[in-house]
Amino acid sequence: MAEYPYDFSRAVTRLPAPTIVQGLRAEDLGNPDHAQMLQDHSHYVATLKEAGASVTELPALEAYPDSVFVEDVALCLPEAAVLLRPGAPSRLGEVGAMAPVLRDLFQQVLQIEGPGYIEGGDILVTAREILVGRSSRTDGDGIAELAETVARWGYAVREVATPEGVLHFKTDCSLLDAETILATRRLDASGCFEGYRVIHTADGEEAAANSIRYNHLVIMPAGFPRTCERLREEGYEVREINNSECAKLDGGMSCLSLRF
Ligand code: CIR
Repeated sequence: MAEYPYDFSRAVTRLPAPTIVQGLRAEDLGNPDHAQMLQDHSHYVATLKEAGASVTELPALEAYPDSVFVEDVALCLPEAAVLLRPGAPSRLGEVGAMAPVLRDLFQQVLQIEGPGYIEGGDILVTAREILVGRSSRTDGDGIAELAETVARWGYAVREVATPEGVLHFKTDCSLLDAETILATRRLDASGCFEGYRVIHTADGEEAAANSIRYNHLVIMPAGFPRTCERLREEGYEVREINNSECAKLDGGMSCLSLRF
């Protein structure tokens, strides 16, 4: 297993389609503005490149409103890519669109066949294990199939719980370095990060938890000054990206890319 699961060289992103206004959401906070989202997406991709990523930028997929959130359809490990099985019926077809892309980029591509479901937003790879949150999108069968799939490379999968009312496990946490996790207090309270160093998002800034570490940079959503300041005090080099539009669809920094 890679010692530092944030030492990456590549990323895959997909442009948001105008149909993004039909994207799934837990609560209706209004439709995202496509033009603003394109602008934010371009800033996000540029920041991945600043972090050293060679980015495969895929065209928009009109037929799949949520397809900008590429993280949910695959798990990319140094050894192989694993195509996942989204629990949202409208998103299942996104996997077929990603499969040929990953076959070009990886020597080996495996697939979660079902009957279970598992989305990438529920999977956090750390230096010592793979944490998978059971959620409304990820069930026990999906987690069991992933565990069996990655065991061949020595990965241990640990099932944890995604808090009630939270879309994905990583909506509430991100990896900052080999031993440190950024998490909301509500998720940390479940005890799932015992043995890790945890930095909490500031109260009222829970949405800052969906950030990513990519090489030397921590990329976080803009608008969470206390959490941002805390990370800078801890020595992290932070970049902030406007996330107002993705947030209307429960999306954050991790959802927008596959990183490997
Ligand atoms: C969905 O509900 O599937 C999308 N609107 C948001 C997906 C966010 N993905 C992620 O956190 N990995």
